[in-house]
Amino acid sequence: MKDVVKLEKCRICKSKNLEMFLDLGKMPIPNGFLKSEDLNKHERLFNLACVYCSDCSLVQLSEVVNPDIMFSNYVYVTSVSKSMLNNFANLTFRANKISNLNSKSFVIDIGSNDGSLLKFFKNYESQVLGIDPAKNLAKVAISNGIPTEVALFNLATARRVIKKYGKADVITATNVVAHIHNLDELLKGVKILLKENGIFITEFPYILDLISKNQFDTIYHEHLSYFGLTSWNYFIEKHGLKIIDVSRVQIHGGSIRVTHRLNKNAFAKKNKTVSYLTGVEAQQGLLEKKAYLEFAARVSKLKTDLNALLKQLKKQKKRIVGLGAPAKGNILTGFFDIGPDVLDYIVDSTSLKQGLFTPKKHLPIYSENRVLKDQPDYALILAWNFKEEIMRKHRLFKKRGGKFIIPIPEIRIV
Ligand code: DWN
Repeated sequence: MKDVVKLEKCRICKSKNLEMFLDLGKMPIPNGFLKSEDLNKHERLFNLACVYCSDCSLVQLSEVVNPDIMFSNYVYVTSVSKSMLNNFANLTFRANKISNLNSKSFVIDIGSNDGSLLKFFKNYESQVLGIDPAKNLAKVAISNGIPTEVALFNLATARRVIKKYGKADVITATNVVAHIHNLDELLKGVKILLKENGIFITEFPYILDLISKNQFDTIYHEHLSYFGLTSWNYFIEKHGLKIIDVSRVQIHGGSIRVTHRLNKNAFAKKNKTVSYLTGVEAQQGLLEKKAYLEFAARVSKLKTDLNALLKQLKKQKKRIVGLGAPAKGNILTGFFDIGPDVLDYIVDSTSLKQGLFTPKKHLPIYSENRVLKDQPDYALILAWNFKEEIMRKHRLFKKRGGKFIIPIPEIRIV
């Protein structure tokens, strides 16, 4: 595959009626953190813009960056947040309620990262296998006792896994669906890999939350598609799967967890929550372009307002740092043009990120204990989806008079 290809037709319904509604300009890949020796080298930037399919309502990026560039050496580690691990514990609990997991169960996680989710399935004595393209994270998972195949998931990978390990009782794919360009391959692979009575559980950020809570910074090159249940249900039914359970979960600013079985009975009645949520999506205007244009207008107001606040604080000689170096933080600082003249540095709990610099704005990243040493005046929470956990961790900073700035869904100083 070339380094970047233009999206000619809708990823799931193949329509050519794709309409641009938000252009975030040229951006680096969101987890493209830099070493100090890279700072003066040429940094590759790729167009980052969102289109809306007026036929099936799927929101998707207008260009697709080659996954090898983004995922073969990955610094995002799932286990860095307690909220994420709690979410995985809940997902496993729900899977067990449906599948009655035991030592004979075989669970495969697509996009298994460091193996955190599969560790919870091992607590139910299940056999587990991770599949992930990041060599560096597969090593971590394997060292934690989680067998892992280093590969992008597609039909060929599914066939190879069946030959080597057999079919799965449970297949999970959390924060993966948005990352895969050829989703037909994903579902074809899932269908042959799943046992007759198996379940497929996927979880991805929910477009209803993204739009209603102004989460523009979760739009980046890793996330090719932004699903609602309307578009997702259309797509999985086309592939002969059926939804048996849906729940909204708080993780990542608001996600949706969907559980499927192979559709043995084509006339199975639609899951009640599917009908309810697709109704809410229609009622919120997500099946028309207008809602997306209004979202784009809110994003540009947020940019104006946050920059005005930061400019005013800098004029008052205030010192400001960033809390969390998430991929989304690189989009917010990149698109809002927030650089070292505003943020002294960013702190992050991920050791892989400490000592690196953010892409595009080259903000230095340190460990979290630096905040107490320096006691800046303000801390901009870039990982706003974990704001409670982060504010709890930095409560002494606040006790000493420090203030948090929360940028999303609207600007708040606490
Ligand atoms: O889909 C994806 C989402 C799910 O995760 C991936 N493509 C990439 C990644 O996106 P992200 O980097 O925006 O995810 P997070 O989980 O919002 O990143 C949180 C960042 O904040 C991490 O770098 C860890 C850091 N953090 C911290 O420094 N202190 C997190 C917590 C909870 C903390 O207390």
